[in-house]
Amino acid sequence: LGQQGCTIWLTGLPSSGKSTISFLLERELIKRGYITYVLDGDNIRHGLNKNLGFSKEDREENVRRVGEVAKLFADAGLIVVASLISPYQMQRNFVRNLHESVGLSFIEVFVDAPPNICECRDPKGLYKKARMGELKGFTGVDDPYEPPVYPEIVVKTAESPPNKCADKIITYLLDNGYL
Ligand code: GGZ
Repeated sequence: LGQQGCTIWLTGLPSSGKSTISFLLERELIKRGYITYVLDGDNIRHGLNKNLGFSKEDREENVRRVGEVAKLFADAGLIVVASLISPYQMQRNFVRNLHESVGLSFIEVFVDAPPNICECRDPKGLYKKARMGELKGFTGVDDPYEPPVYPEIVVKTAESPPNKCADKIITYLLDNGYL
């Protein structure tokens, strides 16, 4: 392809802004001529991962499968943008290792917003359902989220608009020779 593949992995609470930033990032990368593909947790749960729910085991399997697909695409030379809650640091480390053990870069991006701000956004009303007890095991309400320990990039979506957050990731990719 003449381009170096890598995986940019966005992790964060529900409604933190992962999907919005992912699709802006994809648009910008394509505009610059890079073949890019977004693997979005919510979308992939309708296809490849439609047999998975939200137990700890199923979330781990969800992250593992998306990680394996990301690795294949990155190996083919694509810039992969994966956006999943991926709440467990161990599982994100597992996916990092899948990449790094074969010489592919894994760039962990913490999409960081205060939990109360994410809950206020709530575009699908899922936090509300979780608060009312209609949805059990919702991340950030009654299910855990472990923030990244050493993310390559942190974007603060309560402080910067989505396009600025996408720009920050582009700048990282330029500074580190990926673009
Ligand atoms: C978290 C849930 C849940 C529960 C449904 N917990 O905001 P959304 O709707 O569009 O994105 C969320 C999506 C999360 O899927 P992921 O594959 O990213 O999760 S994980 O990495 O933890 O496997 C949300 C919706 O699914 N959703 N129920 N209980 N999010």
